[in-house]
Amino acid sequence: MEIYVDGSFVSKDDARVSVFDHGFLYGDGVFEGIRAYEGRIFRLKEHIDRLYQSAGALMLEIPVSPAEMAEVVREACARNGLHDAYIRLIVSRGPGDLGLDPRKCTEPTVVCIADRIALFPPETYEKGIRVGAVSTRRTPTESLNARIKSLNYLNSILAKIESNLAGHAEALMMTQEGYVAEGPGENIFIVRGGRLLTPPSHLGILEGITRAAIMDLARGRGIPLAEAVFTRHDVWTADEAFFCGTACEIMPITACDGRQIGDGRPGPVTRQLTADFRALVAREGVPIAAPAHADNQE
Ligand code: PXG
Repeated sequence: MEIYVDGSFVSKDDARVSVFDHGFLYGDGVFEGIRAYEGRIFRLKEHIDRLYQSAGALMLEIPVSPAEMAEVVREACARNGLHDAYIRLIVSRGPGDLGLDPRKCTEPTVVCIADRIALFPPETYEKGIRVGAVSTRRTPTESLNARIKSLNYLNSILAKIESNLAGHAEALMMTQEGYVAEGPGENIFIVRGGRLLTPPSHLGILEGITRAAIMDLARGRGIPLAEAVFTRHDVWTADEAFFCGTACEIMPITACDGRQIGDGRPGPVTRQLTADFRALVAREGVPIAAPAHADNQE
């Protein structure tokens, strides 16, 4: 495996960053999780844009242009011979001293890893998952804006620990006020009376790229869609529910807090959007660069 670290591709064993890196010391940095399907990188521009916006909010200046970063992602897939991939871009504050002050860090660290991911066993996409609300609330926007995809994921990890201990397949997280927000690494949709509902971004959720793609697909199909504030009760009594994200794609939710949703199986809207999403990722996307040595073949 070849990993990009600060300007060059090195083998996995040689891919190292400093223990003084503030990404390691404080979670000071940003990242993106991106997928490639059948040789095409899905919504690469949107992911690159979000990375630079997250970095901008942290006043973290990425030492590589967005166009160069897009090339790094393509090359990481090509060098590792990946047709289907999960790509992780990480930009951290870089090495500094043992104080918090980011001004002491002069060289941000840039890493790109192209690998694979399987968040849930394949059969769960057919059966759906049982989720449960956790007591760990989403961090209020005033404290840490969820739109910044930062390296500081402890809020999600605490939710995940709670959910693991309770035996749920995934956690459902609420806002401080008790409204449904999202999963630790997924956005949520429910279907009620033929309408597709998802929490609005002002609730302090990550504006997921998969979420946006699903909203486009729903509009294309004429499925009534709204960004709406709703509660756990609305999830319990929904006809259908699903999580979505780059890592999990579309994951049907068949029970929440022990309450069966609909008939306890992935519903028709979820299945339709899953089929549409699979078709979309297969036809859209930026092609992965040809391997560097392809020209030399005789
Ligand atoms: N909400 C949160 C809090 C996230 O972290 C999403 C929604 C979905 O966004 P996209 O743009 O991917 O559709 C995320 C994505 C994991 C994992 O292993 C998930 C994410 C990041 C890293 C790992 O589940 N986040």
